[in-house]
Amino acid sequence: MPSKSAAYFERAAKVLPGGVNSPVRACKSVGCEPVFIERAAGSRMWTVDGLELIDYVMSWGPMLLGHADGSVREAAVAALDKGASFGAPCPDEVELAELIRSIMPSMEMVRMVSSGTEATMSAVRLARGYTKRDKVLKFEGCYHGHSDGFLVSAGSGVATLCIPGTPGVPDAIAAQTLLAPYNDLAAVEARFAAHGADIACVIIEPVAGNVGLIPPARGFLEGLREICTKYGALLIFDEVITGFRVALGGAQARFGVTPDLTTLGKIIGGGFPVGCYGGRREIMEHIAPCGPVYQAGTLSGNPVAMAAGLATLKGLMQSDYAALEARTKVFAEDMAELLRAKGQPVTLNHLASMFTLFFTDTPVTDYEAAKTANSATYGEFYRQMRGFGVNLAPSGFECAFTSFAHTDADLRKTLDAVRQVRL
Ligand code: KE4
Repeated sequence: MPSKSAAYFERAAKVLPGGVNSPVRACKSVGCEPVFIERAAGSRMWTVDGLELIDYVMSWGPMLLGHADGSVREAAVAALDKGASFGAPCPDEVELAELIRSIMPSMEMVRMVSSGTEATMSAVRLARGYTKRDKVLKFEGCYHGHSDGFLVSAGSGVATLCIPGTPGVPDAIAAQTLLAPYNDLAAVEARFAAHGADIACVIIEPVAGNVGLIPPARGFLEGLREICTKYGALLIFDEVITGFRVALGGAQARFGVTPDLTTLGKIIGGGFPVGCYGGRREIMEHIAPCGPVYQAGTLSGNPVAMAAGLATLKGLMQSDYAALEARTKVFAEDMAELLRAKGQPVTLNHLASMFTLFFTDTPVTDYEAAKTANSATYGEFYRQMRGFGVNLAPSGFECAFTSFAHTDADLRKTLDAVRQVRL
C-alpha cells in the first residue's frame, strides 16, 4: 500500500512540473521523494502519513519564531477578518515599513513586494536606473531568486561576461552580469578595473546561504563597500535569509557594513508572501510613482501579510538571539563530531541560528570549495535522518535553520538520530 505522500506525489506529478511548486522541494538531489506536510507547530511538522519531524528547514528560513506562532496567527486571523486584500494602502504597511526602518536604519525608505525574487529584481532595476549603468556583479554560488540576470554561469576561459545558466535567459541579458568568487576581493577589483564605469551594483548575500553557509572573510564586506564607493556602484545586501536572522538588524548590523540597498524576504512575512527592498531616500525616491523607475505589484503590502510580518518582528524584538546562537553552535558542533566519529570528513560552517555540515575536509570559503563536499553522502544522511524523524534541507547546498521554538529536547533527539545513522 503506497503511503499517502507517495499517492499525493503521483497525483502532483501529473499537474505540477516535477510534482512541486519549487524545484528543491522535489528532493531530487537527495535521491528520494518528498513527504507531503499536513500541519506544523513550533519546531515540528507532521506528514500526511502521521510521521512527526523535527524541522530544520523552517520553510527555508521564515519561521524563526517557529511554525504556527500564536501571536502571528492571531494577527493574521484578525487581519483576515477585515478582508484579505484591498489593492489600496492600509495602516499596517506603514507600521511594518516604519518598524523595518527602525531596526535597519540604512533602509530610510522601503517598498513592499511579494517575494525575495521581486525584491532583488527590483533593487537591481533601481540601481541601474539610479546609476544609468547596466552591469551587475554577483558572486558564484549566491542565489538571489530567479530573475533572468541572476541565472547565469561563468563565461568560458578569460571571458568575464556571463552566459545563460538556464534555457530561457537571453545571451544579451546574461552578458550584463559579472561573476566573482565569494570572499575574493582581488577578483572584484579586477572586474571593476575592467568594467567599473559600467557596473551599476554589486549584489551579495552578506552571509552566503545558498551554497550551504559561507560566512564573509574578515574585511571582505568592508572591502566591497570601499570598492563600490570608489567606483560609484551601489552595494546591495541581499538579506532575504540573513535579515532578522544573523542579528535582529541583519548582517549589516552584525558586521557593521552599510549597504546602499537591502533586500528582505522570508522572515518579514512570518510565513506569508512578503519581500521588500529599501535604502537611502535619495535612491528610493527614483521608484515610481516618486520617480521614473517602474515597479508594481497587485498584492504588495497585503494587509494579512503585513499583520503577520509585524507580529513576527515584534516577537523577534523580544527574543534572545545570543542564547539561540550559543545553543545552535554547541548543537551543530556536536552533530559534526558525531559524524566525524563515524569516519566522515566534515567541515562545519555555523553562524547565528544557521549552519551547514559539508561532507568534506576542505575549509569551505567559496563555491568551488563547497563543491568538494560529497553529495551522495549528504543524500544518504538526509534520507536516514528523515526516517528517524528529522527534516533537514533536501540539498547539501542549503542551510539548516534552528528557531526560537527548538527545545533542548529537540536538539538531543536530533543528536540521538545522528548516532543511529550508518554512513
Ligand atoms: P523567493 O523568491 O524564493 O522568496 O526569494 C529568493 C531568494 C532571494 N535571496 C536569497 C538570499 C534567497 O535565499 C532566496 C530564496 N532562497 C531559496 C532557498 N535558499 C528558497 C527556496 C526555494 O527556492 O524553494
